[in-house]
Amino acid sequence: MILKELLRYNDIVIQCHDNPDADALASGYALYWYLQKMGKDARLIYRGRNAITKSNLKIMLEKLRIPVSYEPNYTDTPELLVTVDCQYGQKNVTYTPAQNVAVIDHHQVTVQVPEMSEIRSNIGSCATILWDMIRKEGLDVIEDQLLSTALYYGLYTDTNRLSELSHPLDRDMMDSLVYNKSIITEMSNSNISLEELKITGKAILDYDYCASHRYLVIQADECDPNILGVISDFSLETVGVDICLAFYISVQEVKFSVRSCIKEIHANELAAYLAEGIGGGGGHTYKAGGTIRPEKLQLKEDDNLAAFVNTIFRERLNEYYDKYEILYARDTVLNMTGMKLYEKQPQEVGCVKITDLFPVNTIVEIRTLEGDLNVKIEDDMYLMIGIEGEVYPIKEDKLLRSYQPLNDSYSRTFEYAPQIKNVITGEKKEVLPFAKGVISTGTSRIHARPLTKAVKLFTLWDEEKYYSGDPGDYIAVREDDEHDIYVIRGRLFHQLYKEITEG
Ligand SMILES: [Mn+2]
Repeated sequence: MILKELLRYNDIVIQCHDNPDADALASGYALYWYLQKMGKDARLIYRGRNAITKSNLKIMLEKLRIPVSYEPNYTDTPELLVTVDCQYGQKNVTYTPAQNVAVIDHHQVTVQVPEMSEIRSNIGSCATILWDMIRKEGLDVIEDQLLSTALYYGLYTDTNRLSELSHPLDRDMMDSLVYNKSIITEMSNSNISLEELKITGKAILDYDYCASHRYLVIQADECDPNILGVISDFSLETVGVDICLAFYISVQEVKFSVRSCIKEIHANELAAYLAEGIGGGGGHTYKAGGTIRPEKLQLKEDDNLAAFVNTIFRERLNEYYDKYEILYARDTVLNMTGMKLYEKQPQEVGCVKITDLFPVNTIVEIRTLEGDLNVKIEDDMYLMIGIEGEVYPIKEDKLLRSYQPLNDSYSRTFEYAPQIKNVITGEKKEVLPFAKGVISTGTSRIHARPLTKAVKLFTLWDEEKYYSGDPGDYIAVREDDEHDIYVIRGRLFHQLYKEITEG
């Protein structure tokens, strides 16, 4: 969906979810702002049993002048209703009849959504989606500092003070907004009520420690999701604790935060594992979080939600620990039983001479779906764009040794188009328009076999960050170096390698 589609209507109401949080308010505010710019007088409302009482949100409403009204008894039937940060028909948004409905949200889809909808479940905040959609209409929120501050705060609170941020688009918004720092500081220091301070203490008193796996599980009463981050950050400092999971359970959702302080467990991977199939989770390697949707748990009538969730968390935590074999390539020689010999197939990939974008010695940040990479540009430096859109630097001599020119034009597209930013000036350029196609040459040979058990592999090249492989993926070792071990995705393996049958 694009925002322009909404301009067909005149009588427009924007509805946040009940008990709106900063992200819902910021998203509604952004849409309201856009519609007003386009000459439409929309209304921004929220409903449900409670008016806003949290002090940070009251500051937000007042200082950022958010034109929202509380309408518990709303009776009109607008021509168009747009729900933001939630999906029309979900339990957490009071039903408002409307002639037409649109949905803009970043949660997992849990209901039948209307045709006019924009749902991107992997984005950190709904505010980011609105920011992106407005940008695509050729407008820039930067001209309105109050709105920019609201959007920033929406992302800030939905990603636990930006610590659970994972999508590059979220980082793009964060970098581009010019916001009022003192209002952000004021709001984030009115985040915990005295009641919630008590919740924090009470939750920690009731910790559950698993000595064999060195993890801590802490259940809090229902609270602001940011409190979970506070609890888990603090508790992780305890001796003997490598992992902390903090969560609360409410009828609408289960929220959780995960913290890790060891390189053998990535918090974002564990968070995704805990919520797989029943919600969503992600973030950074050391800090992550997620949500579980109770309606996806298939509870029976007399099941107790809290007991059920506790069991799922314990089971999945233990499964996760048992699931992986951890390999350090430097100290490992693979058992060759069942290994076959393969040869790498020629692959078309993209390559960019970085000096075509920025001059030598510029410090740049390369933003890709997998994260940011900072490099200082050298004369002989190129960027490779792999078959899945992954980006990595390569020296000219290695490029010439391993690849041949193929096409002057390169036309692949990816979920997130990689960008390069000059760190000093902030100037940004897209990478793909500068790319040329090249094809790999040479014949590196590997021994490989499908994995039967999941692994976490620390390669020779990166001893800090593991690569995980699941059954169905392949584990491989170069024919000429028994320690150069790596994991290849099952879905790519036969595209990349061909078996050598000798004889
Ligand atoms: Mn949100």
